[in-house]
Amino acid sequence: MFKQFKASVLVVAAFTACTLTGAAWAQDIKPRLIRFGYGLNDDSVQGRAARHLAQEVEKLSGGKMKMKTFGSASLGSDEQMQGALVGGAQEMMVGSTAPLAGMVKDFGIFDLPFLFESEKEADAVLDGQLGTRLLGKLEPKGLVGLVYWENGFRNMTNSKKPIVRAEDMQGIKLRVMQNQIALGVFNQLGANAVPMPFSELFTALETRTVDGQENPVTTIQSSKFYEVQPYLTLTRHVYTPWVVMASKKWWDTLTPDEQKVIRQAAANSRDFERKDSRADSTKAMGVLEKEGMKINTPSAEEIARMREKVKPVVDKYTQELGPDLVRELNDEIKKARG
Ligand code: TK8
Repeated sequence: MFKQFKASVLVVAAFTACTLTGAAWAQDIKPRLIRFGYGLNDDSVQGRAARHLAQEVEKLSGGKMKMKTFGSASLGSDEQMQGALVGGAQEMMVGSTAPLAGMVKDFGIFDLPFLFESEKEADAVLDGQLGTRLLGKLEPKGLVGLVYWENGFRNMTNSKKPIVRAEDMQGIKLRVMQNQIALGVFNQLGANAVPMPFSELFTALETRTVDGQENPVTTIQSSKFYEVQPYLTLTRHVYTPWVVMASKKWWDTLTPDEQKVIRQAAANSRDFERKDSRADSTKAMGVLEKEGMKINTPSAEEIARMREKVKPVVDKYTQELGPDLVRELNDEIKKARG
């Protein structure tokens, strides 16, 4: 009796396996090779999430679609990869919204400082109406925006002194991401802002071409900035996300089933990446302390003063981005804050 039961379970299991594989075969999926580029090194949140994405693509396509990942900007900086995707020379990438603002100016809203207070708020806005609409604006420019990954709240590091007050930024040559708003914000705070692609940053810090930079603690750790930057100030001044994108030229050659695989894999990678990023933030702080970085957190009053100080720049770019868009963003954040 038991034996017979076991046998029938086996038969059912075998049948299910057959129909499932049968379904996968019935799908219109051809062998494909996808090149996926990113800027951080293999041993970073981006690296882990890229590998996860590659596994998902392979799994969901029944092994037909293969993704090869290229870290450390080996396919180029964010900006160069954006161009390669538009031209159809590269299939996929992940990069920051800041350089994307050169193509779709609206992405500049994420460079406005002191907007989000928590990751939860960021998730709600990015995955909600506003974030989705912005992704849609990439298509006419030749990019298919799929999902947002977390980069995280950005903090300042430098080789000169702890930033206790806004005035301490005076005279610090600070690398910023490549757009007008980032440049304007940090110059207004008193720094001497220098826009530069991330791929050139470590060397620039090492050779003292610049004194400082700003990035989330996960990146400060994985890119080993602590080796050349003794001071870390936890300002959490901005939350700029990463966007996973595909070349529109390439995307249009995919069958609907193949596009579905990529969309689903991207959604799965987003959930994996955000979880990993949040766990890694805590771990990274531990490493940075152990590595001897001098870490300080400015008081709430000092952060309020910084906020006040950048207000003219925020006002200026609110006009440029469109007051309605910025209002919508602030409303969505408020809603998420509850
Ligand atoms: C990596 C960059 C990086 C970003 C920056 O290519 O440029 O500082 O934070 O993550 O996108």
